[in-house]
Amino acid sequence: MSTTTAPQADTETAPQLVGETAPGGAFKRQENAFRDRITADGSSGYKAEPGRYHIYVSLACPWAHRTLIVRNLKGLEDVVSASSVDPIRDERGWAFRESADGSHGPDPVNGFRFLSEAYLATDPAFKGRYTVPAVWDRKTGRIVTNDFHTIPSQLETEFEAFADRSVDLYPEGLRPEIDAVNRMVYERVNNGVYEAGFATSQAAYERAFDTLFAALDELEGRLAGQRFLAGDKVTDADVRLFTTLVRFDAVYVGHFKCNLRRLVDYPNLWGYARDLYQRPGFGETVNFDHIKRHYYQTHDKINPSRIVPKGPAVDWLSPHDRDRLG
Ligand SMILES: N[C@@H](CCC(=O)N[C@@H](CS)C(=O)NCC(=O)O)C(=O)O
Repeated sequence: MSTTTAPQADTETAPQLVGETAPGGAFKRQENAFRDRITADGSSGYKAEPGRYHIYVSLACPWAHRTLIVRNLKGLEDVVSASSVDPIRDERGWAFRESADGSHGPDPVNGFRFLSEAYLATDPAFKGRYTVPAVWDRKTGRIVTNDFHTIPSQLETEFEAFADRSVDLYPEGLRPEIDAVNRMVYERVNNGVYEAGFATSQAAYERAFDTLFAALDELEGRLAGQRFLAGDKVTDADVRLFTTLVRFDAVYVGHFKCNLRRLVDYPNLWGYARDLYQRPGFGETVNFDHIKRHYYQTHDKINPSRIVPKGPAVDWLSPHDRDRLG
């Protein structure tokens, strides 16, 4: 499906993330450092309890965004606290700073100035990027987990005693199907846009590009006859795809060069994304200002001018007609 011809000499450029670029220019994401789990019965050492945990997020970050949506959908806003860092990140990593509109502010839990302080309080020898989401435990004074793969399912299943149990984002009977679609969506779409954007050679970029758009074509077909990715209600799988789709036209098309098609060019994916956006729990967690300023003003290797595009004009509130699918 490639639409360009690779230049004859496929030279590599400087990576945005040093240490996470394989020979040949492909982006290889670092492992998540902290992978303890919160459990309902406390058998892991981290019991699900109201007021105990705090999630450090960036409203710009798709991996952190998942956790906010799940927390809202499960009615856990008063059980697990959350706060956002400043979307602009420099070589010191994420920082806690005041904002004029209150969308980010000082660290309400520890008074840290930088997220790095939470990582180094947990492991003074930590080497790596200081990433969001990170779940802080007030009781032990450490990060329990920064594993963005599993934080959503911990919120979905371990806090049932305090959550809205009428919402089941990870129903037992659908788990194999949800896990399978999540794997495909993670590898080819969620992480696929990063593999295109962070590639440092033409060949690695084109491979990621082709993989991404083939996956979007498959998802477009899947969503032609069903309203959601798995079953007939919103599940964990929809949350995970949504956070990439909502960033697609605003950032990934331009900044990550994922420009074969825009989201608005896919009738089913675009209708599906609006259907989710317009539901409680989704649209209210989207902050396009953080999203655009973060990507365009943080990745200096990709956008040295740091200019943030003004567009696109996209109407997320226009009717979607997905109710016809039940
Ligand atoms: N924890 C994961 C994924 C989470 C992640 O990459 N979050 C980004 C924001 S979307 C981040 O916090 N990056 C900080 C940095 O690159 O310094 C990882 O280590 O790759």
